[in-house]
Amino acid sequence: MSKSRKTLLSTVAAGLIAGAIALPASALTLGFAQVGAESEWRTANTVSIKEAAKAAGITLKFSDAQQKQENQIKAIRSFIAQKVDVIAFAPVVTTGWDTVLMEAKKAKIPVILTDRSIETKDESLYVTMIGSDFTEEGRKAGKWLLENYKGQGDVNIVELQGTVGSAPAIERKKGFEEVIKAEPRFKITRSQTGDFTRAKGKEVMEAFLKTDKNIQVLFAHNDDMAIGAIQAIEAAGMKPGKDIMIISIDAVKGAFEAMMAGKLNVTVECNPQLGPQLMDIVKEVKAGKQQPKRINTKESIFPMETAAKEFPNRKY
Ligand code: GZL
Repeated sequence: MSKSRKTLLSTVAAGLIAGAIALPASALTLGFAQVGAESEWRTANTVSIKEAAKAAGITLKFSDAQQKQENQIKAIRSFIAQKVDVIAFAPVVTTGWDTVLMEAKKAKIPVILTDRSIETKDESLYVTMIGSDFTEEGRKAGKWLLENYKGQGDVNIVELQGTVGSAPAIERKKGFEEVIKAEPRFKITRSQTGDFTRAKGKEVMEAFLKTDKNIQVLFAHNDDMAIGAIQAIEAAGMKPGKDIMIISIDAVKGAFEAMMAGKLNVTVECNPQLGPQLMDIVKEVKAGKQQPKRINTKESIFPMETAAKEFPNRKY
């Protein structure tokens, strides 16, 4: 091999090792382990990730875990075996990740958390987490209720929680309760998981209504469960959005349609379009650029009165 060729090769190798020469995006492979396809929000999140990977020229290996942690762990192990450049995933629950993330660390594959966070003793197991501040979403829901509830006397609230053990379920509940405790007449009288799905949300709301019709408010951790509950409330001969005030989170199209029909009172936005931001971070991580441990997405709140005007702008 000629001297000049040797010099060129050693320069490129040194550059790659130093991270100074970023791999072209087309050479990058991202393994993404998605929660599932349980809600409109999740579907929109998946579309955003797939479209953004394509636009960024990043090869995407995608897996759908059907909301099961063991399937996400299997997918991460498969990405490690395939030696992908970066692994990203939305942890279905907050605990039980240290072992598989240690395997990724040993394989020198950086891990990015999206959407949901994890509890871990070793924060070096992931580079950064991109997602919403779920506690703030719960606070926004609570604040809107205290500012907009017009009735007198006790306010009995039933709560449809998200997936048990998931960051959004834990943190939305925490934020909501933190705010309503300022007004003791607002009480959560029933609370059960609807696992973020329409079917389960309807089933649990039916059970609530069977034992107790003295309900003034429903707080649902996502729009899909709220939409399921609306069906149960109507089947019980009551008017959703009027007899029972409904407060929800996500701001998906289905929520805007329910608000325009007068059946949902407000939805707190939780932005699923994390794809472009994720792909930028994948490239930066591979180029060795430092990342903050937490990157929050910006979000709003949409009451019923704003639904018709905002609906044409909605992308998911
Ligand atoms: C929130 C996301 C939640 C949505 C649900 O970022 O994890 O999971 O609120 C989805 O709709 O199922």
